[in-house]
Parts: sequence; structure tokens; C-alpha cells
Amino acid sequence: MSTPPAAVVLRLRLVGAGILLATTAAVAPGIVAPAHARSTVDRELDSLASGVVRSVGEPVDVAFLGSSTTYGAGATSAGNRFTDLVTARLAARRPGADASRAKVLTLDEATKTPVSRAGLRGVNAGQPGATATTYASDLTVYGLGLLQPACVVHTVGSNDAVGGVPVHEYASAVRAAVRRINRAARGWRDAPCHVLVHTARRHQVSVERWAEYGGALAGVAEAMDRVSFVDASLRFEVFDAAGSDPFDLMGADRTHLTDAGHALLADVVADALGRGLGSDRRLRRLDHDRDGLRDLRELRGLPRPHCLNRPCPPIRTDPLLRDTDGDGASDGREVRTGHDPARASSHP
Ligand SMILES: [Ca+2]
Ligand SMILES: [Ca+2]
Repeated sequence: MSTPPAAVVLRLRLVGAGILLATTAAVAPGIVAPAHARSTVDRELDSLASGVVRSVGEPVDVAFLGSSTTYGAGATSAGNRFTDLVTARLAARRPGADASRAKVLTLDEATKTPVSRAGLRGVNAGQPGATATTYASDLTVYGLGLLQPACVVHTVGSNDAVGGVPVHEYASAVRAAVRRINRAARGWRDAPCHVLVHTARRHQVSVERWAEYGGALAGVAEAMDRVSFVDASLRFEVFDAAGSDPFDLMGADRTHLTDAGHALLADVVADALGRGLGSDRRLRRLDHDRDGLRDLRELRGLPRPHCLNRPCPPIRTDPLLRDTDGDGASDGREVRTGHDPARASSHP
């Protein structure tokens, strides 16, 4: 009796284990992940964690930049795009989250839609055909400047690799895009985080070549503050998406992801972001501006001192500003000493 081919064994094992459990499956034979190309998501994501918490009391955006995958090519509906699935998973992490759907708008729609309602909103700025040199265009960066998202998810590189762009040029183009956004973010309430996603390999690109792209992206993340790296490509290799593709992750054009492909990509990205955000307990205790008052407490408002037996609205302070009233004393110190952190004439 002959031994079944490795791919068949792998498939049987994955079917038995279920796709979700297969996150920890060994990488397919012959696929070697560069040691430095592991997903690196941690406290670099604090602005996203704060954004998720703040979305309880105010509108918060998360932006997705990239090419056709981000745009949603191959998904049968907007709700099946990886951007929408990730946004929904993030919105579900809001402390006390209800089941309301998280919206995803295009960048154009988002900049024209005034937001008044609290909540987490996805902004899809994907441009079909974009490369690392074009995906964060001046217009896109300008739009981000208007919205000031808590975090920017970059999913770009497929078109560069197919087009034969040298790895170092790809890496420096992504680095330049992050820098352009950071320059635009200098006047924002909070500096955004960036998440660089190494997505599924296209069949025209060799495994080794695509791993070099991933390694370069990981290197960009490692060298910059508030930039994380998520390697989704390994999961697609495990399922041989660019080869026999037994789970139909790639469409008939062998270029765009199917609904299943979008779901897998969303799963990897949302899992990594979820780990980076930490436990619900950590989110509830987050004090992003380090003024001694938790984000959640600042959002919900503090009881006003000396205010009994009459209507008494809570004092709201800015969870992104240590000294909300600008009187030189931090919000936490004012509260501890019985002063009003939202009135400049009241301070220790
Ligand atoms: Ca605080
Ligand atoms: Ca103050």
C-alpha cells in the first residue's frame, strides 16, 4: 500500500481538526517561514485598544488601505469582505458591546458623512490594482487626515510581487506610506497605529519570493514605532491556496480571494489584533493618556464633587488628554484633590 501524498494527509488532518483549530497546524511540507516573519502585535496597538474603548462613547474609525483584496474583489457581498469581518470583530470587543452591526464605508463616503453616533466604523480605502507606491495616495492620506483613524491596516504587495518589484523597493515604499500618514497625523488627537498584513501569495510568485516580501514587511514593522506585522500568508500556504486550493480560497481567476478566502484572512488578522488588544479586563483598565483615570471612566464621566440633591451632570474629560482643561494639573491629580478637571479656574 502506498503512502498518501502529503497534501492529502494534511487535508484530512485539517478537515478533522476544523479550519479554525488549524491555526496552529504545522506549516505545509517545503514551506519555511523566516524566523523574523512571525506576526508581531502587542502594545504597539495601544491606540487601537484605546479606540475600541473610546468607541463606547464617541465615533472611532479604523482605516483599511490596500489593493483589490481590501477593496473587496471576489467577495459576494460587502459584509463578506475581510475589512468588514475584521471591523465587526473589533466592534465586538467594545466593553459592553451590543449586537449592532459595525459599518464600513468607503473613504469618500466616510469623509462626506458627518458622524455623531458613538461606535467603531471601518473605512475602506482599497484601490484595485494599487501597488506599494500608489496605495497611500495624496488623496487617501488627505482623507485619513480628515478622519483621524485610531489605526490603519495596510494590505498591499500582491501587485508589486507579480510586477517583479525588488523587495527593497517594496519595503521602502511601504515605509514611506507609513511615514506620510504619520506626518499627516502630527496634529491628530492621538497618533495612529499601523498594521502591515502579509496576505495570500499569488500563484505567479514563488513561495521563497513571497516569503522575502513578508520578511521585508516584518522588518519595516520592527524598525518603526506603533507598527505591527501580521503574517496571513502562512495560513494560505497551509491550505495550498496558490496550488490545488482544496478549500476554494482563491477565485476562478486565481487572483482574488473568495468569501472563504476573505473569511480566512479576516480570521488571521482579527485573531492577531485580538491578542494585541489583550483581555477584556485590560481594555476596561486602559489609561491611554496615563493621567491616572481609566479611558472608560473618562468617557462615562466623573461624579461632580459637592453636588447633592440637584441635577448634576458628570464631568467629562478627554481620555486622550492628560490635562483636559489645560490648567497645568493632570485630570487624575485634579480628581484626587477634589478639583474640577474640566474647569481651568479649579486646580490644586
Ligand atoms: Ca486617562
Ligand atoms: Ca487640568
